[in-house]
Amino acid sequence: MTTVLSIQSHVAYGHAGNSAAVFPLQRRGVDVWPVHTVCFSNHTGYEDWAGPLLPAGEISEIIDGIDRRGGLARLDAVLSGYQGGEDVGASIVRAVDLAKERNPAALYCCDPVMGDVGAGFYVGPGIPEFLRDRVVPRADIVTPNHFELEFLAGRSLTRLDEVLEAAAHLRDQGPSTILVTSVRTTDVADHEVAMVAVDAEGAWRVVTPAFDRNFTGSGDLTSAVFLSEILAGHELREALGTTASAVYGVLKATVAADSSELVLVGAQDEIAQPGTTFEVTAV
Ligand code: PXL
Repeated sequence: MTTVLSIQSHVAYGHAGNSAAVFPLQRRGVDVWPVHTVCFSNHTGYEDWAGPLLPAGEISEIIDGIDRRGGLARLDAVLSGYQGGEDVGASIVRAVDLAKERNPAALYCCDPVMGDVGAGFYVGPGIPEFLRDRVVPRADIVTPNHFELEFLAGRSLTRLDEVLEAAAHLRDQGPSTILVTSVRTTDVADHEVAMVAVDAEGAWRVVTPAFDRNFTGSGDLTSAVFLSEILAGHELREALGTTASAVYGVLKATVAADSSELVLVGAQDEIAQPGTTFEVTAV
């Protein structure tokens, strides 16, 4: 069985971090071992939230416990997202190193969660830099949104060729596969949004209708679906198309329900078998 260790936040109310990634991974046939970096009432896009950050040392203890069960050797991938405390990045790198030591074929998919257009940075000081300098270079797959790619590249990216250049620059640092989400370059119409995926074979783009609002947790859903596609052995082009379709299906259902939180359970069939297909083009 395909198995993923997912190190992300947990929210009780709504869907972000592991609370947006675990069920979609399971619904797509992946066994998930969630390790929570925070245990919050709700995501931080609300005016307040409650609950603890897990200390980095305790996260490492949990990873070590999994290792004592022989678990790390059975992993196909580690997925990381919202990290909470500033020192959690080091625990994530340690978990990845250990997982790769136990199983050199295991992939590491890093969603460099740090912020978004509109919201700005929503993680603690030092986290974006640590992700850029220490975590991203360790990854096989990186899934930044447009805002995060601009930070990682150190410049604003307004045209598609600039996004492709920034993705190539990330690949030069180690990761083989880059998925850029929420792409709003000059060639994308106002009512649309794009995803761009790049690997050694080439680059692909898919454009989907945009909704007139932001969705917290959609990036976490996106990286989960994309990783499940890569682990299923699908070509990048297909992985990108399926990911865009599944995320679109959930967002459409969320808007239809006028829900502030992703309608993950209600739209679970869209996650398993997306109903809308979008054209994926080589760029
Ligand atoms: O979707 C990113 C994310 C994950 N986890 C928590 C968050 C956010 C974004 O706001 O608050 C707890």
